[in-house]
Amino acid sequence: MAQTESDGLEVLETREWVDSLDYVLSRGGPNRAGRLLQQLALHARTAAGVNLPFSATTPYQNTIAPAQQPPFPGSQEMERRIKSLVRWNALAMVVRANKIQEGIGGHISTFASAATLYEVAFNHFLRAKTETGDRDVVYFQGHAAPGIYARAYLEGRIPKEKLQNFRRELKKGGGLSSYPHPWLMPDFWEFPTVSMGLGPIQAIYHARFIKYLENRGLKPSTGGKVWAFLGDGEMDEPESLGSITLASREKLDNLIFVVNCNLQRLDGPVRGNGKIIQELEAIFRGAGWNVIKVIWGTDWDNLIENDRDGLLVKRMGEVSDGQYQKYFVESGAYFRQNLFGSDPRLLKMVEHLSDEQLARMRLGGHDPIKVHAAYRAAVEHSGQPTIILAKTIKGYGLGEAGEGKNITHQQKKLNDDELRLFRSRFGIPIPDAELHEAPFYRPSDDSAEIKYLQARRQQLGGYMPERKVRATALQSVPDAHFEEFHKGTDGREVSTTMVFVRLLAKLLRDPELGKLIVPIIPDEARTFGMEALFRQVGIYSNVGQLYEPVDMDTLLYYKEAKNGQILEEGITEAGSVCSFIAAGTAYSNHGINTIPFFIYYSMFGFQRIGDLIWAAADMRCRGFLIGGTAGRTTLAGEGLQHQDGHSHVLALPVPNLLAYDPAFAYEIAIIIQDGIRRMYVNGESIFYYLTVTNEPLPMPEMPKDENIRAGVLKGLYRFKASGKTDAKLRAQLLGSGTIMFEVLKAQQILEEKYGVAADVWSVTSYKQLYRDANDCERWNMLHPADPAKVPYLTQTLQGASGPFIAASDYMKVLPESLGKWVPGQLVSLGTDGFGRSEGRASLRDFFEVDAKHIVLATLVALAREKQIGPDVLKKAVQELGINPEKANPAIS
Ligand SMILES: Cc1ncc(C[n+]2csc(CCOP(=O)(O)OP(=O)(O)O)c2C)c(N)n1
Ligand SMILES: [Mg+2]
Repeated sequence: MAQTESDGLEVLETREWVDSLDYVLSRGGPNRAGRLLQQLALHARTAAGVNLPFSATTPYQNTIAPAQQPPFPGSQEMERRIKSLVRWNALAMVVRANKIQEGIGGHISTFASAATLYEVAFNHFLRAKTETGDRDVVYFQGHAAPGIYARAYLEGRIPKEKLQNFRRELKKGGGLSSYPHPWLMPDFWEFPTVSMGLGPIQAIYHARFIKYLENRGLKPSTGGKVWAFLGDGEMDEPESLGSITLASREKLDNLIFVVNCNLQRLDGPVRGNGKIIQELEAIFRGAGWNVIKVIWGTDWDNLIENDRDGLLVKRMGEVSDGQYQKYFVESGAYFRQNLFGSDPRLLKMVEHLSDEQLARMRLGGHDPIKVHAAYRAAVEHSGQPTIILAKTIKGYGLGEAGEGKNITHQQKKLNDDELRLFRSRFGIPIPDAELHEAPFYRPSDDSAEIKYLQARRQQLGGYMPERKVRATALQSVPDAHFEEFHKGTDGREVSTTMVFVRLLAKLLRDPELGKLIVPIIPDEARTFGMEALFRQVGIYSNVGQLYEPVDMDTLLYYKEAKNGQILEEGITEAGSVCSFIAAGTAYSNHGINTIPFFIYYSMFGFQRIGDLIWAAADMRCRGFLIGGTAGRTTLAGEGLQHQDGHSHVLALPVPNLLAYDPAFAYEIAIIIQDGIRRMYVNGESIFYYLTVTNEPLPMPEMPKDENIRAGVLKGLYRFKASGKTDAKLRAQLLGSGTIMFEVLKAQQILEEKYGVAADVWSVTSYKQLYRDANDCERWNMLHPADPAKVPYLTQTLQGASGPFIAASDYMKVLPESLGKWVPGQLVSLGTDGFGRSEGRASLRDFFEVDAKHIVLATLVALAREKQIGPDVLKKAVQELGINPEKANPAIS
């Protein structure tokens, strides 16, 4: 390449400046040099209007210079050998599993690329118990599970048989779950991370929740860290990046992200035409994080140090990730020609290296010294969260079988040659003759490797991951707070939301329970009438309140405080549910029985953040999800995107979630009291979903019947029998939520106008009834010779005569799912379809769930049973003012 004279001068000039800077660095250190550079930039701007181009990134180089690296505190050779053993066993589990059962799956290449990142952490950083009794919590990347199991095998925590049954959980003696699932391995995994993006956002809110516990005095501040090991492809998920400013705003220096930048995801490159490390650096620096790039290994130190003119770093910054990926699979000659060949000066820099040597130059993420330095800097950094961006090769060590190839993510089989190469590369003492079976290999307990590994873990307080219940159970739940709600409101109209909020306020005042309650709200406190709590318990803020709130002179002012109890999350249901999960799993993670109440617009729950709720279930999370302003026809005016008539259907699939749609104050009190008892006294792995509404209605007194409490909890009880004992026509009306009040109106109309005596039943939970009925049915199928069990629903309704008409503010499928267990004809009314902006009366007419439609449905059902004639029906349609030609709400 030809060089002009001015080029040459520029190079000289630049060198002089660099030399001067080096002098300042050697005399005054990096801080002095930094100040000087800032002064220079300021001078250039004021003196001559020189504006430095904005750059959110630093050069494509390691953040930590070799001179700043701490010495490696262990035996590199021993750790390399241990890592090789982990590598082998991780690979063997996947290969074996697929030999035994074709297609059972698993991932080799994810862990292969991350082995150094994990091993350095396991040997030197991840503390199961810190000096002060705290611990680190770790989110392991889901697809790296084989590596984590393989290490636990070497640690002697998982027997060979279990390793053999990787992905075969139903085998006799049990197996290992594909990915981290606390539900399936409750003594091992803590965080289900495999639905990508859920790990990073949960880690952020978890780190924040730890600070919350500390600031509220529920946990001593002892320096535990939250580590999240993530994939670079995973960072594309909106959840991964969506809450990163919370972490910097709250100064979460207890949070460390480690992103394994192997440049690949499942199908191919993460950013073939760009650079994922630079992209993530810009995003996280911009968001106020401490960013540590670990790009080049020690092999590169000399080259980079001698790159006085910055030519090499500039060139490294030009090459795209797709091209870097190509270097991983190509020869050293290709690498030399393509990367260095662009400038003779670059070629000269590497002329002392053979092609072979060039090809073997290690990347930062595979170099324990570099990784250790990054971790050390991260744990010592204060005032900011840290992200480590480590460059690696996907499928590292697999060679021809997949190293750096686009197909590597899916690679689960290795032929004998490939196994042999891998075995030899990592020095595993397995003879050729045995290789075909890919046997596991663990040296004896008194081998140097196992002793070293055990000593390291002992030093760091024990094994990881390990899940256990660290809190002691609560003794009891006091009745006192709940009794008021059994009495009813004497005709005064209140909404069930108000009831809930009043109950919450009372619980917050309890001397024992109160401090454990964690109210979580995504900017809807005023919608739910919860603003009184702002003042009562304060809104959590890590800095307290640095301003004078505009409403300071009012009783219910917006009070932020360092020991505030409410988590006012702003408009983020995803973030809020992560706080819910952190609080609802603190009984295991931190030994603290925090009881979260997450109150949100019911429409923005299951359908928006359903996957996080699924993760909560997997984690054995406890607490109460409260779907506010619920009901398709009860939330007036808000229309199609707000009116929820299906969250109870979406709550059905979550196995350990109890879902209730209560109508009355005492039902809410009974459910919440029993919920706290079951979760926090009995220690059951369940959580709750309750819908509450904003329609003011008179709350009745709890009927004086000793079975009511059990009925409310099981999902069904008779609320009000008809007083008309002599009637010939009989019907049974089932109501839930606010629609219960339409049912009660219908009961009256039926009795007064049509001579039908109808009993009214409160269905608090279709899900509970459905589950119980299914459970009986299944038992009966499996025990055909035994006396059949009768579902609670059937038992309870047995003997009630006449057709059954069920009405709720939710989809018709809920009652219909129970059809075969109802002892008689069942008619279901519900709110299938899109909502409308309208008033409640019009909405209930539109969705055919108001009293008049309940009456008509009852009469039609009676006619079907030939108890009344068609003439009554015809008249009724007219009398009730029903338009038979109205549009079908389910499809309009
Ligand atoms: C939400 C979600 N979508 C898709 C997948 C399927 N999936 C599993 S791994 C993977 C690629 C992962 O790439 P990356 O995050 O870069 O991890 P790597 O294996 O490269 O470390 C995909 C798409 C998933 N597990 N979760
Ligand atoms: Mg990747």
